[in-house]
Amino acid sequence: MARKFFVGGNWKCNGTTEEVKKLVTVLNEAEVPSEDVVEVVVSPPFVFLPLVKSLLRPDFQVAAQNCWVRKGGAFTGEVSAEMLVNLNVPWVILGHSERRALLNESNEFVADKVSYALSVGLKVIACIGETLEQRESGDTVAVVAAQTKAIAEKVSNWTNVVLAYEPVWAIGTGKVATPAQAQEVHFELRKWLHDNVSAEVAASTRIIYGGSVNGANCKELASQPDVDGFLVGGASLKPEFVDIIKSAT
Ligand code: G2H
Repeated sequence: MARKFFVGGNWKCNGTTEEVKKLVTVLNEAEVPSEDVVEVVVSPPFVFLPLVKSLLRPDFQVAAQNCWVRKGGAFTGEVSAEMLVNLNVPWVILGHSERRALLNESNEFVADKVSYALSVGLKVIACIGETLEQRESGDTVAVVAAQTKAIAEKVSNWTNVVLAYEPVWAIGTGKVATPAQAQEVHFELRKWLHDNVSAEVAASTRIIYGGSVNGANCKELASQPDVDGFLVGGASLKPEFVDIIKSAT
């Protein structure tokens, strides 16, 4: 089965009600390829999820940027996976490098979150990626393989998982991976899935790229055979996000 192109917009910790409404208006008025061709998912901060969901065109979906690792309860400040399901939020981003680095989320903790979120019916954008230091030491493939392995040990059904390769050195820095650099890691990740999970999972799992994707660099990145879409940060807050969606064709 062909892998449908996937474009995620990670709004991170940005926006006011007015800004969010404007952004949704831009998306709602955009002429983009049909949902048979591209799956578009935008991820506002938690507090704006119901608003965005209520205003957003029906062919686009929403994602939360995180959720709690287990069933909700006495966990002050957290948002449970069940709450997202209750609000009909279909997707969640887990393991973003900003959380791995700033909040010390380990490979195992991220894998537990992925597993739990899937178990309650959420779809997951699971983020992995190496730091500049790891890349310069030649450890890129080992690092992303270890991050993927932690998830694979706790997840048996990959149908609802999108893997987002986001090299940390490219995130928000304007230093995008070259198409060849992205393709090389995506190829290795698919091979890892083939060798360690199954040929079917390797063939069907979308591996998307994130890290300074913009309207100018998306087309060439999208043309790489193992790049199945993008997770976009900064540029998802701008009208050029529409051009990135259009790079699906
Ligand atoms: C990587 C990406 C979105 P940006 O974090 O997840 O952000 O496109 O700003 O590098």
